[in-house]
Amino acid sequence: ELPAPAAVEEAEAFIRQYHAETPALGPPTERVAEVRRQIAETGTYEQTADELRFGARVAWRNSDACIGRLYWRSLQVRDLRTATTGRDVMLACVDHLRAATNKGRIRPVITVLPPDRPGRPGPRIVNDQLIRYAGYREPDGSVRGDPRNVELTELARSLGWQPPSPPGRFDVLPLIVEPAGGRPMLAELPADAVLEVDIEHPELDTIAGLGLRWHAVPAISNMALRIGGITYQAAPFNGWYMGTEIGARNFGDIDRYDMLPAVAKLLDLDTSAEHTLWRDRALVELNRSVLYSFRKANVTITDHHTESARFITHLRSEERAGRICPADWSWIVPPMSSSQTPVFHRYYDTAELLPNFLAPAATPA
Ligand code: HEM
Ligand code: NRG
Repeated sequence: ELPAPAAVEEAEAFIRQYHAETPALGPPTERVAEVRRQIAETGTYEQTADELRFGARVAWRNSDACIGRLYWRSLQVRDLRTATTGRDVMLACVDHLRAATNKGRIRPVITVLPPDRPGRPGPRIVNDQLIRYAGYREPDGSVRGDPRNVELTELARSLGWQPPSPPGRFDVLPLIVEPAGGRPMLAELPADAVLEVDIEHPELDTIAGLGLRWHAVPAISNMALRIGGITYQAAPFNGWYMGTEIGARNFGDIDRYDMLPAVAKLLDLDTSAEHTLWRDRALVELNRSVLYSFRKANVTITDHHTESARFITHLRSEERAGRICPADWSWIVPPMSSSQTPVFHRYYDTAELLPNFLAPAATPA
């Protein structure tokens, strides 16, 4: 990435921002000159470990889709820019999961792998999260497992992955990594790196019989980290879950696990008409189950009311710091009981700031 003139400007702006927000560093003049020299000579520059740490934290701070940004300063940044082979990258991801999981006391962590350099791409992680459940297309057109991951599952199989037999609804997919410029390689995650929670209801025993489970750590692995003109294509990061991500979307969405009809049946709800609000009632009990089960297992999770209030606190503290806090209403507002949360009742700045996390380029069909 880089030598485009714009990227040089981006590099300079980043160094200036880092020094402006870190007064103890003094003026940026010398470092800016050094960065410009390196870019002129090599087409790129190497960020210091401190610049990388600051840049990754600010990328989180600038992520307009994220409601969890109050703790952006606490992001633990693992500098793995020396990991070059596919094996190195795999091990870095496994170590990431162990450090992040922390036996259930989840820590926000990012692992930064080598960036793209002129004529030399860095490694890529093909999975959109480090932990994903397989989705198997059945002969009747239905899907066993997570319908979202049917393509990823087929890719894994085409690279030699053997699903467990019989295939289940929560089979953890292998990691697929493209080492710098090389061909994709595949590795199973060790079981002890993947903490999972069995889902049960605080009162209704039959919910456990649905056989639902989910992984403790959401670790997004296909977004690029863009800092000061440098693109780190492989920089998996995680925080902890907000319950609705699992209970409302992953379990509730009709094109995901689509569990509301089964939950309604266990609750003995009248599903003969929408106006009975059986979906809404089932949704609440399913989300209670997710929060209850994670808490019982001592795995960090938050509810959407608490997280919304924290986000409003974050907005205030950013305002006090004299900064814009960009936010995308359609991502920030929780997918259930939205108008019961304070984030629903207002609009947000929509600026796009750097450093940031960039969505993966759409692959042409
Ligand atoms: C999106 C919560 C930590 C960066 C989201 C979403 C939620 C959320 C609810 C929306 C997800 C969706 O609708 O699919 C949280 C919570 C955290 C946390 C509770 C706890 C600490 C982090 C960290 C980073 C981060 C550590 C990066 C360092 C992002 C980004 C998105 C996002 C880039 C957009 C993802 C996308 O485009 O698919 N977050 N987050 N978050 N978060 Fe956070
Ligand atoms: N909804 C997705 C995860 C997206 C990111 N959410 C977070 N991120 N909480 C899902 O797996 O359900 N995080 O870094 O904590």
